[in-house]
Amino acid sequence: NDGDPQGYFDAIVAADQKVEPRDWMPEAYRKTLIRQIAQHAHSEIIGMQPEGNWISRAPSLKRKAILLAKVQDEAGHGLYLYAAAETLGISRQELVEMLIEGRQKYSSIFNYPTLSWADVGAIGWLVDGAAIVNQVPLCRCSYGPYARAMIRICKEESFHQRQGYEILYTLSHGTPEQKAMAQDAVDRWWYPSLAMFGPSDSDSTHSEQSMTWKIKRFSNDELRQRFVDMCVQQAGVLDLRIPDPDLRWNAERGAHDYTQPDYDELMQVIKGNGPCNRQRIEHRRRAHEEGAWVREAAAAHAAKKAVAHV
Ligand code: FAQ
Repeated sequence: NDGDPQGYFDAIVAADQKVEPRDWMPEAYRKTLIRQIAQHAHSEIIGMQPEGNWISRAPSLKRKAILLAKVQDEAGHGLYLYAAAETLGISRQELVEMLIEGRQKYSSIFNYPTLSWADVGAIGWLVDGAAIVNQVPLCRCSYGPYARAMIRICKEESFHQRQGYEILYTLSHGTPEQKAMAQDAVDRWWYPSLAMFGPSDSDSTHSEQSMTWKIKRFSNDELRQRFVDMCVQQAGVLDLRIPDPDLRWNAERGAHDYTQPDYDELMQVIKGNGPCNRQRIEHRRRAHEEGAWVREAAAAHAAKKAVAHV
């Protein structure tokens, strides 16, 4: 392959094999992967905040332990993903700085507030549900380290989705007040969850190239449709209403027709103007600064050990 690295890369992708860190790859492929994996890692880390908000107020010890475990899982996902991005030649420090300085994005969904305990259920059911639909195909992504990280992450996301579903099920089969709280949460999280899949295909700048490279396997709209179809049946079991009066089965298409999310709102949130953007970044910046002594201590310890081994 020495004479024709591009040809070798194209052949690996065409054969559905994996591109590995030491393989030659087009610079734009590397850049796109760093962008997507970093955005994904940042989302996991920022995504700890909305749910973390309810750890101290969970309604029972058991629910608190489950939520704690879930939020810790998100931290683990962020760390795997930062490690996967590092295989592309960028350091975790650079990535964290880009997040804090607003030079890299994270998912729009985590800029919405968690107003009630039912929001923890709605995040599990809808946000983790959307994450799974988006991420299962990423297990077949052409870049090996990202694809492999996704396998474990998806297994854990399945547990997260179930715990959210179970919270909503319990609430919707509880008192009328509890049921109303569950419905209110679903009403607020439905459209932002649909927006997680990104702009519509006609406005998606990266989809075509990412699909050619087999980073993405399906378009934003294909995955959004899959998510809607999945939720309709589950909402029936939950006995909760999806807040879309135009949602109905279309026998011809073999899929549900539904109302698109507000893409102008998505763009506003992506630009930093969502309800909680400032608060989320400020919190992350403070946590990063307050953790400086831990990083320094770990580096000093590693340096000492290295000397001891000489
Ligand atoms: N939010 O051309 P496209 C989780 C940006 S799950 C913010 O379509 P692409 C689990 C996009 O970056 C959430 N930005 O882009 C969890 C691009 O901007 P750029 C994280 C968005 O990459 C659950 C521009 O718009 N999951 O964390 C969004 O081909 C519960 C044009 O868009 C992932 O990141 C958005 N919603 O497709 C944790 C999955 N949508 O860079 C805690 C991996 C689009 O040109 C609690 N990522 N943008 O300036 C992906 O699959 C893709 O990157 C998409 C976007 C599908 C998100």
